Amino acid sequence: MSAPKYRFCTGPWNFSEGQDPYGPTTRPAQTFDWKLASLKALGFDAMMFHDDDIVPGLEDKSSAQVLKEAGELKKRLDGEGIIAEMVAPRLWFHPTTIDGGYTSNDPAHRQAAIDRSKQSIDIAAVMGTDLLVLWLAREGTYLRESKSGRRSVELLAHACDEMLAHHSGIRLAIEPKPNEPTDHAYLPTIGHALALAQLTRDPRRVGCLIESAHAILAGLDPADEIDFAMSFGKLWSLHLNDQNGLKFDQDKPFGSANLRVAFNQVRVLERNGYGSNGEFVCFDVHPFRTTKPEHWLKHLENSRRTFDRLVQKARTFPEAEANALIVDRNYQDLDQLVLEHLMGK
Ligand code: XUL
Ligand code: MN
Repeated sequence: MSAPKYRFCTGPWNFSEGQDPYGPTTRPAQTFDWKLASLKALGFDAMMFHDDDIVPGLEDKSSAQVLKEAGELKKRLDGEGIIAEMVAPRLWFHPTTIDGGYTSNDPAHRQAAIDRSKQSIDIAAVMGTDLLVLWLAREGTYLRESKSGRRSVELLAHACDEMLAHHSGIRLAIEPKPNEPTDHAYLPTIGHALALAQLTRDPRRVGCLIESAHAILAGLDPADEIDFAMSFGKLWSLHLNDQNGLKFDQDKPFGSANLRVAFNQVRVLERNGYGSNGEFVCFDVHPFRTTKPEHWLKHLENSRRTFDRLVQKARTFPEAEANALIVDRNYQDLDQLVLEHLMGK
């Protein structure tokens, strides 16, 4: 397999302003134009979007107006040579999503979530992408007894069916995360996401998106999640970042917490030929809260730089030496070989 050439992507929310649950922003608000220009200046190829990143305030607009505004943004992106990688319905902010979208106990709220998802599919069609990403933020429990796990699985499959029926060309990429904001999510891992795909009317059009931090929060190695998804041909997008153990979702720069875990992700992407069907490498990273405005783009620039360096590390890994150590079951020296390779001369 020839060495893949990667294309890069990030979202408008990845130029965030430093707010956290305990404090306000630390950097001044920036316009969408600034974010788009910054993404271009960084040499990225695509932008990923929530539905309301494309049409702010879409809840209060007619669907004709929403699609018109989406078309205007698509024209601007075309003019800049930037691709829309995906659209994701934001089903965690609006009052109708308090108890979840597709798994809410309120039937009217479940319908609102499905309707909004269908609208996102229409937006995706205007934006020229066939990928709808589902981060199932509130599809879980805050209280185990409040919902039935079995029924929630049925509701999730039903929601996917409605989306698949809405547009014959749309593909759904489920982005699992085990917790936050819910206590427990119903689809915490890639295995869960791909199993759910089998319950839908068209399993071939339901795949997944892996985020490094989400896998780590599930106590899993993101490289194994990547290998697993790619064994099924189902890794349709990727959010690289990093996470220091079982804490709140940190979205650190790629490789920041554990360079070896990052190396292994890049190594399996290389081995599996990620990107050869047009998939993008997206960085779902945030600047540290302490970041000054003049260093605003560093988390993206540095994540890309680390990724590129690790591609070189993967391509120059001493495979023959490693294989000889594997045959000899000398994993002790294999361990050191990896460390020496990463540390360099
Ligand atoms: C949340 C997360 C989201 C999704 C898109 O943890 O990663 O930003 O990637 O909805
Ligand atoms: Mn993500």
